[in-house]
Amino acid sequence: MNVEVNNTKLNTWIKEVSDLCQPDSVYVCNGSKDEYDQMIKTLLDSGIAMPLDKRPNSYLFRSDPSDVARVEDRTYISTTSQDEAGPTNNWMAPNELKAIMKDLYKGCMKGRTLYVIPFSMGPIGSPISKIGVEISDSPYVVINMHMMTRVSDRVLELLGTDGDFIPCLHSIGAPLAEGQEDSKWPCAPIDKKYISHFPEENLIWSYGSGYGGNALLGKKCLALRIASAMARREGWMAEHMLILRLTNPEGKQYHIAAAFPSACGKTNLAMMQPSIPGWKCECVGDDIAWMKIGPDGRLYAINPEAGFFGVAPGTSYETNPMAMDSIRENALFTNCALTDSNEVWWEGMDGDPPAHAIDWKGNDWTPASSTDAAHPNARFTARASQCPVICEDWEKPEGVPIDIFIFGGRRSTVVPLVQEAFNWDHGVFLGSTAASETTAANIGSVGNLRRDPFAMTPFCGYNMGDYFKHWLDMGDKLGDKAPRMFYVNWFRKSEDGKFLWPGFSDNSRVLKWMCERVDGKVETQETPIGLLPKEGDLDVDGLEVSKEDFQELFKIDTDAWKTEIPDIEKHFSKFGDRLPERLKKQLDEFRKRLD
Ligand code: GTP
Ligand code: SPV
Ligand code: MN
Repeated sequence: MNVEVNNTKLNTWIKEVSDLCQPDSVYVCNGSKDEYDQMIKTLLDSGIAMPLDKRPNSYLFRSDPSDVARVEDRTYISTTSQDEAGPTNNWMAPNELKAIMKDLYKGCMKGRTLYVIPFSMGPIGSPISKIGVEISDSPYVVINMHMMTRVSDRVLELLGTDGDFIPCLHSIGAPLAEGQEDSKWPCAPIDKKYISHFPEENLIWSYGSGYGGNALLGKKCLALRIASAMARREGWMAEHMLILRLTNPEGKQYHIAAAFPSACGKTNLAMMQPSIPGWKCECVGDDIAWMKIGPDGRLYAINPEAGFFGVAPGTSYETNPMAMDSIRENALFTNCALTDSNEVWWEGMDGDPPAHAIDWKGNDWTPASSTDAAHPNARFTARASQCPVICEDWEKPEGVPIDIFIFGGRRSTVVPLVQEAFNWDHGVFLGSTAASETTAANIGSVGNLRRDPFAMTPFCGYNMGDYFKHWLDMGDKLGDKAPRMFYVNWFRKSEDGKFLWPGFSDNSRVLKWMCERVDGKVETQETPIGLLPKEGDLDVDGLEVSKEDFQELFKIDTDAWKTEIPDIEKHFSKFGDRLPERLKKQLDEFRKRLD
C-alpha cells in the first residue's frame, strides 16, 4: 500500500477485500493531477486509451460490446424482506446474494491493482455531502471517478480514525493468470454481472461490468439507490433530476429540478441556452439532485456530482453547445467513433459524417454502413467546472431553492407538450404514473413504453409504493412553500414520425410559461389531464411550427387517455397496500374527469 490509512473501518475493509480478491498490489488514490496523468499513461501504454489530436488531454475508450450500458436485469436491491425492495426491484436475500458474489470476488483481482478511491458526493465537508470509498480494479474507473466525484486525500483526513463512509466494492471480474495478456476492456459475461445494493447497511457490491453507472459507484448506486433509502429514513429526497437556474429579463431567478428517464433530455435541458431574448439559463447539475427542507421551509437542492457522464449521440453545437464546449479538452469519450484525423464522432454531431471512421467496435465504418458509428449509449465524461454556464452557486453547500418540479418522458403519442398539476397530490400522481419509451442507457429493448415513476424505476433503493408516500409526506411538510409541478413531453411525433416540437433551446419557451404561472401572470385552461397553457400564452415569437403541428402538440385525445387507465391500474396494483390512498383517489378522480 502506497500510504498509511488511519481509519479503522477502512483499514479493516481494505484488508478483507484484499484477502478475498487477491490483487497484486493496493494503491490508495489522492485525486491529484499527477495520479490522473499516471493512470492515463498506464492506459495509453496498454493501448486502452486512444489520444485525440484535436482535444487536448482527451482520450477515447472502446468498451466490450457486451458492456455498453447499465444492466437493470442484473441490478439488485437486497433487503432482509423482499417487500422492502418492492415490486420494481430485483431482489435476493442478502445472505444468498453475498454468498454468490463472494464466490465471484474470490481471486477476481489477480494480476491487477486494487485502487482505493476515497470520494465525496457533494462538496467536501458540506453537511449534506456523503463520503464513499470505492475499491475498484479498473484504472478507467479511477479516472472517471476523478471527474465525476470529488476524489481527494482530504476525504481521508475528514474521515479521521473513526469516521463513517459508504463502502462501494467494484471489480470488473476478470482476473489475469500469470503471463496472460489482458484484453482491451476486460469484464465478466452478462450472467456473472451483479450490481448489488444493501440499503440496510449502506453497502454496494458491483461485479463484472466496467461501464458507467455499473462501475462508477458514486453515481446511480450511491447517490440514487442508497441515498434514496437514506433520504426516506432521514426526511430528504434523492432524485434523478437535473437542476438549473433560469433568470428572467428583469433579473428574477427561478430554480428548476426536472426528472426525465435516462437519455430523455436532462443534460440538454440543464445546459440549455434559451432561444427567447433576455432569459438566461445556468447549470447546477445534469443528473442527480439531493434536496432538503431549509430553515425557511423551502426545498433546497444540491448536485452531489462533480462532472457529467453525458450521452454523446445527438450532442452538437446545434442542440447542446454548452456540452460541446465542456468537452473541448480534458474529456473522456467511451464508445464514440474515431475519424481518420483522430477526432471523435457520433451520430448527430455537427457537419457531415466523416467519409471513413473506425466505429465503436473498432471496425471500418463509412456513411454507407448499415450500423451506427458510435454506440447509441456512447458517453463523454467531463468536469462540471468546464461547463461555460455552470452556475456560480453550483457548489454552495446549502444548495439552491427549488421553485418548479418537472416530470416527463419520451412519448411519441398521447402526452401534450406541457401541463401543470392541479395541486401537489395531482403532481405526485403525474410523477408516479410517468411513462417513457425505453432507451439505450440500459441493456435491453429500446422504444418500449414503460411506467417509469419520477424517472426512478431503475434507481429507487426501496419499495416504490413507500417512495410515493414519501413524496406525499414531503409535500405535506413543504405546504405552501412546495415547488409547483409540471409534466412535459418534448418527444411527441407527427404521423410521419417527425418530432413536432423543435426542443432544445426552444424548451425555454415552456420554462418561461412555467415561471409566469409561478408568478401568477397567466391563467390556464383546465382539461381532464391537467392545466394547459391558454392559447397565446406560450411565447412562440420567431418559432417555426405550423398551426397543425402546434395543435397536435397540445391535442388531448380523451379516448387515447382512457386506454391509459387500465395500464395505470395495473401499474398501481403492483404496490398492493403500499400504494397510498391519496393516489388511488387521484386515479378515481382522473377516471371521472375523462368520462
Ligand atoms: P442520462 O444521462 O442517461 O440520464 O440522459 P439525459 O436525461 O441527460 O438525456 P440527454 O440530455 O443526454 O439526452 C438524450 C438524447 O435525447 C440525446 O440524443 C439528445 O440529443 C436528445 N434530446 C434531448 N433533449 C431533446 C429535445 O428537447 N428534443 C429532442 N428531439 N431530443 C432531445
Ligand atoms: C443513466 O442511465 O441515467 C445515466 C448513465 O445517467 S449511467 O451513469 O450509466 O447510469
Ligand atoms: Mn441519468
